Amino acid sequence: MSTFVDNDQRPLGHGRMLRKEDRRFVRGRGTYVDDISLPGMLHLAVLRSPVAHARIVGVDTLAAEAHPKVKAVVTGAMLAERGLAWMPTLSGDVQAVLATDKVRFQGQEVAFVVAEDRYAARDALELIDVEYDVLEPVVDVRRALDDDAPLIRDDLEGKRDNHCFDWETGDPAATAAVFDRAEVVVRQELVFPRVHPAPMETCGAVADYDRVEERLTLWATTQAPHAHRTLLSMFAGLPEHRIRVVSPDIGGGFGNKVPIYPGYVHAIVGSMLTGRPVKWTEDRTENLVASGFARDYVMQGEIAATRDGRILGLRSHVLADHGAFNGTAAPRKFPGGFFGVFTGSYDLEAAYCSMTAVHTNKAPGGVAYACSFRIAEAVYLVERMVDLLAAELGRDPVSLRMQNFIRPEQFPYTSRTGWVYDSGDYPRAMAEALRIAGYDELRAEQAERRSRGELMGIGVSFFTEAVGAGPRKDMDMLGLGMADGCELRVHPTGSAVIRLAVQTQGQGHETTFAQLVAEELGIRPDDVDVVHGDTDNTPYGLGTYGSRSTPVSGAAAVLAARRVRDKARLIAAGMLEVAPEDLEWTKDDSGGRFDVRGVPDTGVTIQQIAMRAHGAGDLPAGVEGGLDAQISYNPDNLTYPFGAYICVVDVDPGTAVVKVRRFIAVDDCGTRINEMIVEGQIHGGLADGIGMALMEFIGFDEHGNCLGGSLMDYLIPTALEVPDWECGTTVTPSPHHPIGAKGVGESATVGSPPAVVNAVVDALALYGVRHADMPLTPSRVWEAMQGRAAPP
Ligand code: MCN
Ligand code: CUN
Repeated sequence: MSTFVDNDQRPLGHGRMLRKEDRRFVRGRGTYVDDISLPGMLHLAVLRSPVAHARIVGVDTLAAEAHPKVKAVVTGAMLAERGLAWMPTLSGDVQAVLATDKVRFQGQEVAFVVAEDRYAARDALELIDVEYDVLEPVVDVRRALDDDAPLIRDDLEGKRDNHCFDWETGDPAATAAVFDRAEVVVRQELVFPRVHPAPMETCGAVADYDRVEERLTLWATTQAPHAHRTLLSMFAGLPEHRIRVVSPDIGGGFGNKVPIYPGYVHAIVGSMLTGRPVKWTEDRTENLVASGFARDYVMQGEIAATRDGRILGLRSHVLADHGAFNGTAAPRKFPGGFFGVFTGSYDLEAAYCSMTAVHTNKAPGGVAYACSFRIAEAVYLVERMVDLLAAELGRDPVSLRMQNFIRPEQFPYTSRTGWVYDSGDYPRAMAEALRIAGYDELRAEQAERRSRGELMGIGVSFFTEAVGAGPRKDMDMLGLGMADGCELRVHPTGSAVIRLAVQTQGQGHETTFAQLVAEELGIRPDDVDVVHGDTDNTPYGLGTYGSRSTPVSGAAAVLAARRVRDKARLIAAGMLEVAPEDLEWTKDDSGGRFDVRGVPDTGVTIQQIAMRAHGAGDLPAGVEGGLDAQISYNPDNLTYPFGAYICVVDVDPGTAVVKVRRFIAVDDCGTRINEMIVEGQIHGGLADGIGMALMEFIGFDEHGNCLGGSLMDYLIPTALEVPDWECGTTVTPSPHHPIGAKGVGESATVGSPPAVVNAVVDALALYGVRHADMPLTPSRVWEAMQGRAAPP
C-alpha cells in the first residue's frame, strides 16, 4: 500500500502533498530534545536572578552540594576560573554564561545544579543562597541614555553609558530636501512592543562529553546547528571535528532557537565535570522570561507627500531596546537587521533612518518571532505611516497605495536605501485581495453600520520582505559567510537521500526538499529522504532563519539535482550509444527518463541510469561511478516576497473588545513548491499577527519584573480569536532562484500586524482616533476611545 498522498495528482514533484514528517508526528513518534534519554544521564536546573539589576555579594552553595542527589553545583566564579564565564553572542557582544559581578535582567542565570533527577536539581536550587545588593534598574528605553541612568554594562571596559550601537541608512540630505518641499508631512511615534516567539517546545539540550575520546555530542533545540558547532568550538576551545551538534525534531523555533543560550553551555560544562550526559530543559516561565525576545522598537515616523498623494519621502528614528546583552542574530553588516527596507513597496524619492540601540535591564535577544530580520518592524512603520497619510489627505488607503506602488516594469528595483528588489507585481496582488474581500461592498457596509453607531474597521497593509540571506559577500555572522551546502546521493535502485545545512522546526522541509529533488529527477517525493539537523551528517551552512531555507538551501537542492541529471545524461548516452546532446529529458506520471530525441519511449529511466551508475559495465570515458552531487550555494541576491492583506474588525463600543471578522491574505512568494505547506505557513503567521496586534506583550514593572512570564499573562491567540483565513495567490517568480521560489515562512507575521492595527484605528475613526499602540487590548482601545493616551 502506498503511504503517498497527493491531492492534485502531481506525484513527481511540486504541488500539494501531505507532509511526510506528519506520519511520525501524528503518531506521537517525533523525537524532541527532551525525548533523548541516555544511560546515566543527569539533569540540570538553573538558578535565575529574582531581580533585574543587582551586584552579587556572595553565593553560598554548601547546602546544595550536600544534597544527596546533587552531583555538581556551579557558579559564575567557578566558570570564571576556567575562562568560561562569558561567551560571545551572534552580534559580537558578550553574554554572561553565569553571572559573576552583577545580574542584569530578571531571570538571568546565576548558578546551576546537576543532579540525579530533575526534581532533585530543582529542589537543590532552593538551597543556594545568593546575596544581592539591589541596584536601580533601567526599564524604560527612553530613560536608558539619561545622564543619571544607572550603568548596566560596567563589565565592558571604558563603557560610560547604556548606549549599544548607532546605525543609519539612506540619504539624510536628500530626505531633508524632499521634506522641505513637501506639501504634507505626517509624524507619528509608533511602538512595536516587546513580544516573544513562545514556541510550543521550550529550549533545551542534552550534552554528552566523552572524556576518553574527548568528543562532545550536543542535542540542542537549535535552528543553526553548524553555526553553533563552530561558535562552541571557538568559545570552549574544543576541536570542531570532535563536536557533533544534533538538532532533532524541533517543536517550533520562530527565531527563538537561533541564539546560543547559556543553558546549552551549562549542559556541556555539567557533562565535562561529571563525565556523564546532562540534560537541561527550560520550563515555560524560563522560556518567556529569559530567552530571546522580539521587537521592542520605539519608532519616530515621518512621511512627506504632495497634496495629491504622491509620497516623496520617509524618515524615521528608531530607539531600539536590546536588553542587557546584544544577543541579536543578524548579519554583521546589518546591526539593525534588515530594517533598511522600511521604504516598503513604494517608489519614493528619498528616505533616511537613524537608529540608536541601548541596553536595558531586560532579557537579551532581538531578532526573533518570524521577523525577517526586523522587517516586521519596518513594515509596521511604513504601513502605519501610509495609513496616517491617507487619513490626513482624506484618501482611501488602497488608492493611495496603488498610486505609489513600485510599478511592475521598474523591477529589478533599487530602493532608496540600496536594496535590489528582484521581482514584483504589486497592483496585481492588491487587486486580487480587493476582489476576494469585495472591498467596495465592505466600504458600503461600513458606511451603513457607522450611521448606526457601529464600529466596523477595514485595515489594509501591503508588505515587501527581503529574505534568503546571503549573498556571502554582504552577509556573514561573526565572519561565517551565509551560504549553504547540500549533498545529494542517488542509490542504485533510484531512490535518493539529500543532506541539508538547514533545519526544519515545523516548516515541513522533509516534504518540500524531497519535492524539489523529485521534480528535478522524475522520482517520487517518497523516494527521497531528507537528512538535516546533524552536523556529522550534513554539509556546512548557516541554518534556518530569515526564511532563507527555500531561497538558499532550496536553490542548492535544485542545483545539486540538476548536476545529478547532467551526469545521468552522460551515463544514459553511453547506455543508448548516442551523443549526450541527442538525448531529451522527459517526465510524466511514471517518472523521469532520457529518450533519444524524436524517438519517444526508447530511452532509459532515471532508475536504470542509477543502476548503471553503480553497477557492472563500462561508463563513458571520464565519467566516475555513482550518481551524487555536492554543492555550496551562494545566492546572487535576496528574494523579495510580497503580499496584500485586508483585515475586517468589529469593535464592541461597550467593552472595546476587538473581534477580527475577516482576514484576506494574498501572498506572492514566487513559485510554490507545496501549496498546502505555504498556506500553513501563512495561516500560522496571520495568527501571530493578530496575537501581536491584539494581545501579546512582554511588559515590565518599574522594578524590572517581567509581567509576561506565563501563558496566563502572555496571551497567544487560539482558534477562538482568529477567523477562517481567506487566502489568495499571485505568482511572480524570482529571476535568480533556479525555480523562481521566494521565501514565505515569515511573510504573514511581518505583513499582518499593520493590517489589524489599521483596521482598529479605522473602526475608531468615529472617535477621532488617529493611532493607538499595540497590543490593542480592550483597555487600550477603551483608553483610545476616551480620547486619552493609552497607559504605558
Ligand atoms: N515553501 C514553498 N514554496 C515557497 C516558499 C516556501 O513550498 N515558494 C515551503 C518551504 O519549502 C518550507 C516552508 O514553505 O517547507 C517555509 O519555507 P521558507 O520560507 O524557506 O522558510 P524556512 O524554511 O527558512 O523557515 C524559517 C521561517 C522562519 S525564519 C520562522 S521565524 C518561522 C517560519 O519559518 N518559524 C516557524 N515558519 C515556521 N513554521 C513552523 N511550523 N515552525 C516554526 O518555528
Ligand atoms: Cu526573525 S525569526 Mo526567523 O528569522 O527564525
